[in-house]
Amino acid sequence: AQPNPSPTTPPLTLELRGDAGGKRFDGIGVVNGGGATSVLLKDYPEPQRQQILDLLYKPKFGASVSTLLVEIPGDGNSTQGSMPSHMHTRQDLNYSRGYTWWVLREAKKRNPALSLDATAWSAPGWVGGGNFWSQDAAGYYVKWLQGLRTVYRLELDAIGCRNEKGKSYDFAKQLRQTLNTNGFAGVKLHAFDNWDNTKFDFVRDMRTDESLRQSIDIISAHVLYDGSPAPPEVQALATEWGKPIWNTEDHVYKKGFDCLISIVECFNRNFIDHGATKCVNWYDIGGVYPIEPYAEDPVAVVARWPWSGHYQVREALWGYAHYGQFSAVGWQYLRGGSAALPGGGSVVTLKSPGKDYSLIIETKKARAPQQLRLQLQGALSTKELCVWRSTEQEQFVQQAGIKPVNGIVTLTLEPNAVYSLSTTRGQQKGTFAAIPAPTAFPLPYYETFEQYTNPQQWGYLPRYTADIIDAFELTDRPDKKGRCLRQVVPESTISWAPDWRPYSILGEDSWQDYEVSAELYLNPGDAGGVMGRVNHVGTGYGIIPKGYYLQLADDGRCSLVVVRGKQEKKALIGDAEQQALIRAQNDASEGGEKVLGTVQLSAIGPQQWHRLKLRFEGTTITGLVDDKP
Ligand code: 147
Repeated sequence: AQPNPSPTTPPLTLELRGDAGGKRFDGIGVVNGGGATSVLLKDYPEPQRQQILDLLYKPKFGASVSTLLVEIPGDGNSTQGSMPSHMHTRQDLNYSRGYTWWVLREAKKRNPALSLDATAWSAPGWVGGGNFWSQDAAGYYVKWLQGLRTVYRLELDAIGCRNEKGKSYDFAKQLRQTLNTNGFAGVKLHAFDNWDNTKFDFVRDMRTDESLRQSIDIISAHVLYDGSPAPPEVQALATEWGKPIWNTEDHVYKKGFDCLISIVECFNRNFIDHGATKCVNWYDIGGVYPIEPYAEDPVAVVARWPWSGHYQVREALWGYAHYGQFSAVGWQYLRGGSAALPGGGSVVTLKSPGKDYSLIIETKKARAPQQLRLQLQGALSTKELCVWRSTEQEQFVQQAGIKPVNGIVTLTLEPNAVYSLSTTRGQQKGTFAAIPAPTAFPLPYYETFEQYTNPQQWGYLPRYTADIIDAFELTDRPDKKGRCLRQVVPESTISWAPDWRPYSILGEDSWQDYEVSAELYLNPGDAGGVMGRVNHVGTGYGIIPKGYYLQLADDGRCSLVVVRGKQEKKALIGDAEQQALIRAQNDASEGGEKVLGTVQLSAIGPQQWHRLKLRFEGTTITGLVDDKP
């Protein structure tokens, strides 16, 4: 009862031979981090917090991704925010900070076969004396891996050199060596994780530099889908050396069903066009405030209402499911089973180590129905194929199965749809009933931090604050009279994004007339304060907030400042000339700080507590120090 394919679209026949062999499938999945992307997720009540993790990581339930790449926290900003390092200083070591350990453990608990990968975006300033490519950085990575192993009983499958900051052949060799001599020979090294059009240039040097070739196990780059390609020559060398090509960060900045189908297209084309056998999209769960960049568009679940337990599952999640519930790391891209569809779209065939196989098909660019024929031969299951489909109207819905007849399978593919066909079973569209309704941020908000009796249990981070630059941790007050939140990063970090000064945010940008205050303690030479009416924190191109800032220095100088971030348009679109133009505009755009008023206060000094308050009433803004305007 399927409609006749348009006579103008030629049908495609795939000959699937069970013994044809093919490249190993290393997984599809997501990035967590590259921005403090789970900062509000960690604050969710149960059972919602478990549900959100189930939706991403539980096998045959939701996205069911097979691989996860996390950011190794480094104190510095890495797009939306910053995450606390395990080593704020060279002597320091603490494996309980932050929430990345927890994300890794929860994900792996749900799926022990989940393949884990990690790399740093930022790093503390002591690393290499501010130069990331150093023996310090290799040692810093090993320390993190030791924590992962000894405290959390987890092992990485692979590690990168650094996210999108060029390349260093010496560092790749140093890191490989340092991993080997510290008991991490089994962790594969990928390089160099850049997105620009020179991102594969290093592969040519691997031909002549033998120790580089021995050090880099996996050739990796970012943004292949709609970005610059993996040249055929690179693909040929990778095949010759038996080294995989991985896409260690792609982007699908789309909405709704378009995002779902584009994710499948991205994964399919990464293999078909670039030979990439693993692909992770940035990023998994949107646990960030909406005034942070990329709060919504790329994510599978929006989870930024921890005070209510509300969360939103986006269509994108089912794009991952079309792969994740039909394949596993260690399967293979069956030779002859992957192709562009003549009428628009693409198909990839994955085969299990046994006889099972799955096809993942998208027809995003098709304009009419088209036919697909499969001819099955040798060592392939002859079982009925289950069929799951997503369209604009309904996502991830099981259709009637198709039984091969004399080794032949025929089906008609409608345009703008995603299909998964498989001899495996057990897929489901996992959902949870009774997701709480969203509520506003709870006001009045008052926090003394005394409720965090065991700060370590909280990763040293209170609920609802989102560090944007550096790390603000729960700790004892300097006068030992209780707890406080303290900025604990002692020097400038090797920030991934150009940064401003340490700050953390909380609340809602819809607030207009309100008061915000904090008791502030300054070390000698310091200045700090409170901000309000902050309506953006900037992006990876300059993480400067937009808002009003009441600042107090330890010598009693007090200023009310309006802080305006620069223009930060993304320079991804267009040719090199257009990209350069966007960058120049960003650099030239007006921004920075304008002082609205300054006063010199007496009886203010370092190592004292003072209350700073900002009051917003229409067009009047009042700063108060110790309750005096
Ligand atoms: C990536 C980062 O790795 C992520 O942390 C996040 O910032 C993401 C946001 O788009 O971008 O870095 C890129 C920056 C620019 C491009 C690609 C990746 N680009 O212009 O192609």
